[in-house]
Amino acid sequence: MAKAKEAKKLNKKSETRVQTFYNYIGGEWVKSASGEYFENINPADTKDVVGRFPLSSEEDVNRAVEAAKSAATRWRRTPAPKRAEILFRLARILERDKDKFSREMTREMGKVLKETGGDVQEAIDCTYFTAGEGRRLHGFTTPAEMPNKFAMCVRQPVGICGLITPFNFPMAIPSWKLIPALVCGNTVVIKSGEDVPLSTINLIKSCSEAGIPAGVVNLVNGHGADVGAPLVNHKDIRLISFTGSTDTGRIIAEQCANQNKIVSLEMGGKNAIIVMDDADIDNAVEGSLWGAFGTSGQRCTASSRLVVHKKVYKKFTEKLVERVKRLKVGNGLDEKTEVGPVINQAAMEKILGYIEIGQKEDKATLACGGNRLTKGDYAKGYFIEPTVFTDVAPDMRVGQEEIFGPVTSVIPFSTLDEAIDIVNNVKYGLSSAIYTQDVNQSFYAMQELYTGICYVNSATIGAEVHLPFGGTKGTGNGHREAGTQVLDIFTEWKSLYIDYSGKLQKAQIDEFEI
Ligand code: UN1
Repeated sequence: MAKAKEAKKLNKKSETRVQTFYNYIGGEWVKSASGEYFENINPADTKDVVGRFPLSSEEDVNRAVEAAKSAATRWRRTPAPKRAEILFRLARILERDKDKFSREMTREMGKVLKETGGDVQEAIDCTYFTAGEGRRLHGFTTPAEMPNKFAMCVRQPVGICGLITPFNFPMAIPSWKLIPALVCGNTVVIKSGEDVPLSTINLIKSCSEAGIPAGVVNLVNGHGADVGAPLVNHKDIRLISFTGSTDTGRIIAEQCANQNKIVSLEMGGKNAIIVMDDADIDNAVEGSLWGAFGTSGQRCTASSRLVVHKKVYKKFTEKLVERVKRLKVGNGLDEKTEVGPVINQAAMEKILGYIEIGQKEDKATLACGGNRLTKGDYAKGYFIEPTVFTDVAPDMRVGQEEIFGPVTSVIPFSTLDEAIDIVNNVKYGLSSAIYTQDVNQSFYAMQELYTGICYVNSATIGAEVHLPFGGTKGTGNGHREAGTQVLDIFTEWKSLYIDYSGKLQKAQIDEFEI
């Protein structure tokens, strides 16, 4: 977010050097109404400008919604298996260009190449899986209560959808929203994360190559206040699907409520791994490293709390800290790098602020890390040392608030019930995990952990596209993306009654003689 805010109007010199990108409206790549641009900066090297992107406003949103409106009837009437055929083509294009898209994603977003490869792969998986729904989109039939009468239920598209996506999964998350919206027969306007506009453009270019008709998918680049807000408040937008911060999500929910819009929210997390005393400690340490520091901790699902049994606390923390100290931080394009930079200056400051809170206000023990890296090439970007706090009490701010950076907090406990209370006692409820060899403990934890996702002997990250994704409490508003459950976001049910008795039959009133 702030990276785009830092963006300046560009001078003539940089206009010639840096590649320019456009909005996609009604099947055309177009400038924004203002004709202004913002710069997309590489977080590993802030001198590297990835491109300039249109600084858009309400006027651009209005045009995009108009385009989505004109395409709506035709797309809705296109048989779902035919819509799906185009999406299968899209999946093959994404596969073909996976390496290129991954490299470009690392350059604009920072996470390491293996992970950007995973991000594009998640978009591919989502596209194949969800396109399959084109030949299912099941409804149901059910008996009617009167003779010679038929009852059934079908899904219908909701209309024009506004999709607002974050920076941390620049292709996967847009695909989670876009592909189901399309297979269900909706048309869309996307506002991509302003820190990662290129990856969304790569997705949309691929849609266009696959043959998605003009106007079905539209993309408007720019800031939340200038593009997101007019999108949420446009009278012809029927549904908003948003992934991002809890604060922004709450504002969007309020605005949608006032306009009677459907809204699906995917927001923060404060996910925890429980490590029991019988756990395979080495496996738990590896899982914790991956869960806490993958994507530099910038996942909604990040393992930002490690809740560890007192009997193995010392052994676990020593091994963990020793491994964390050896993590190689650097430019994600370097194959040896394990942890990339964080997304922008504001994120870096927020994370460093929490590290300070952890030490001063919370008085937790800083076991390793804690600083911005500034020597040599590190000075060029937003690099923070992987950081571990130990002896964290569950109610400390670092144990409660979402930090969204390479910081994790180790919290000791004595009984499984106590651990479960610690995990559940935060305002979020996205993902949780338990390491144990005991089948009874694992099933009890699966039952009691109040999160949308729960793992056994694995970290809190790594959700697969064919299972529902989302969280309880402050994480969401009851919807689930991915799986087939996402269809409930992007369709509304229509109940159909067919009376072939040839006479008036009154439900709830007529008696049927048995
Ligand atoms: C997110 O952080 O918002 O389960 C999405 C995972 C990924 C998706 C994370 N498949 O960690």
